[in-house]
Amino acid sequence: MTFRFVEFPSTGDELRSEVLAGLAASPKSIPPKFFYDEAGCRLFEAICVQPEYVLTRTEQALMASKLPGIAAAIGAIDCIVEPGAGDCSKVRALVEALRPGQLLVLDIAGSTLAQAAASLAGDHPGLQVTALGMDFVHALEAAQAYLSANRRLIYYPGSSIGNFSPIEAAVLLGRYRQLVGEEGQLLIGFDLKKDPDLLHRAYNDAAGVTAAFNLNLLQRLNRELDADFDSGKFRHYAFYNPIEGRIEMHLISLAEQSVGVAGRRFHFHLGETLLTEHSYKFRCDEFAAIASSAGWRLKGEWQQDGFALQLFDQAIDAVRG
Ligand code: AVJ
Repeated sequence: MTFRFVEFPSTGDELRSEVLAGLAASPKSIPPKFFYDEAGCRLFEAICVQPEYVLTRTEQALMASKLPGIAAAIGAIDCIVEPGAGDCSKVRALVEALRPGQLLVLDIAGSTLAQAAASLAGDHPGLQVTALGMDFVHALEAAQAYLSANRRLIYYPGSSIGNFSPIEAAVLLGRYRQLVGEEGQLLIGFDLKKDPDLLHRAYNDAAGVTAAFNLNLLQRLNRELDADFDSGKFRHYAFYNPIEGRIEMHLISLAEQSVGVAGRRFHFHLGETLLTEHSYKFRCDEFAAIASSAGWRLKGEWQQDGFALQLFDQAIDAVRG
């Protein structure tokens, strides 16, 4: 098997500088990419099997039932790139259907990624697997150096794109286009707008796993940034905002309190929020418009039970005028 893992430095500095900037802002916020320390990765995997969080299972079912058609629409490719691959569970089916020579997986959670990618490489002799432990939102362009093959497919499943506002999403999709070049394609999965009660329950599961995932962020900061959050004094609060078309996840202070983080102090009023995640939901036409503003041309679409996959190639004519 061929497997290599490259850990990019500076993730510690990014945690510190982005958290301090987010706590100094109004409203206070912390980017959702920092949920995924080792405990956070395990909690996210536990969310994915909660009865209320149907997103992951629906996407798996959609992939399983439509894979022959999806693979036919994609055609022959040399390389799959998956940003935010996590435990690499989603890309396996695609690797088996498309049989590329190379797989490049990127994730900010380097150790989880390295283990998962190594085991995937072990199961697929002949597949060249490269795992990059990096914050791809910052360092995506550095991945270019690890791409050898020509016909490249970006696979971005799981509604990860929902963590970005529509404008940020268009920027990121434009960078994906640069990364894969003119022959590149994009297969992307996103959650659809639906009954807000269903969405609400998905982010407020009865077992409290999503709440634990949200609050784990504070424990991570205690450990890694020498912070002194009392997680008993914050409430997980998640709801669907139909004007913005997104789930908002907050940690709301249950007291007047001040918290030390990396040598600084931050005051929280009783009822003040720390915003931890936006999870946008789309209609198919809305999403296609975002991607086309980034130069992608819609080539295929599959949907099932409130979840959609869209396949894009390059609108080269449009780009060249
Ligand atoms: C991994 C960003 C798709 O937004 O549904 C799950 C993360 N947060 N429950 C999502 C998440 C709370 C998830 N994404």
